[in-house]
Amino acid sequence: MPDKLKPKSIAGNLSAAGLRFGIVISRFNSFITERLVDGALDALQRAGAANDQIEIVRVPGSFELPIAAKKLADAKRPDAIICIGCVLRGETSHYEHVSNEVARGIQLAQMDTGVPIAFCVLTCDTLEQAIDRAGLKSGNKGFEAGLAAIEMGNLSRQLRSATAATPPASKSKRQRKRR
Ligand code: INI
Repeated sequence: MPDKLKPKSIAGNLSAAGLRFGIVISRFNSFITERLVDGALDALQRAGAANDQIEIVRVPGSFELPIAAKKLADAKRPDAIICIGCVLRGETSHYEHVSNEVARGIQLAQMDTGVPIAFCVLTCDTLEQAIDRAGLKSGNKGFEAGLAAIEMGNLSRQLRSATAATPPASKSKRQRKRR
């Protein structure tokens, strides 16, 4: 039986010391989003972040989160961003449009900029469900997003330095011939 494989594994740690963060918050349903922000800040602070490492941007509604996150990522190059919003189902299809586009837009923004963006947009059928996720029965999703941002910020730094340290793979004979 050959020895068990033990490949090198890379994971971000949960220390926020020295990392810079952006938080983008929707004012719509602020009763919920402000509690999510408290949760995110609690996670960052407990992990060692300082005030001057965190920049907060406020937008009208969740639909505006992606563009603000993209601009913040481009302008300030933080290690990670946390997008916070709360979309509540109403009587029309508006909910679907806002919730689909905010998820798509945030994914596009992080892929486009390379800055990790934690997705903390609650999409709930009722206000009670949202309250449960903003510090009650189901914990605080802002806190979870804060931890995800810290981990991804650290992971990105590690992957950046790993990329810089890795020499380019040498070309195979066949690749060299193709030129
Ligand atoms: N924005 C939210 O963040 N949550 C909602 O529940 C919501 N609903 O239901 O309308 C909402 N709408 C506003 C939207 O995000 C934009 O701000 C608005 O359409 C202007 O672009």
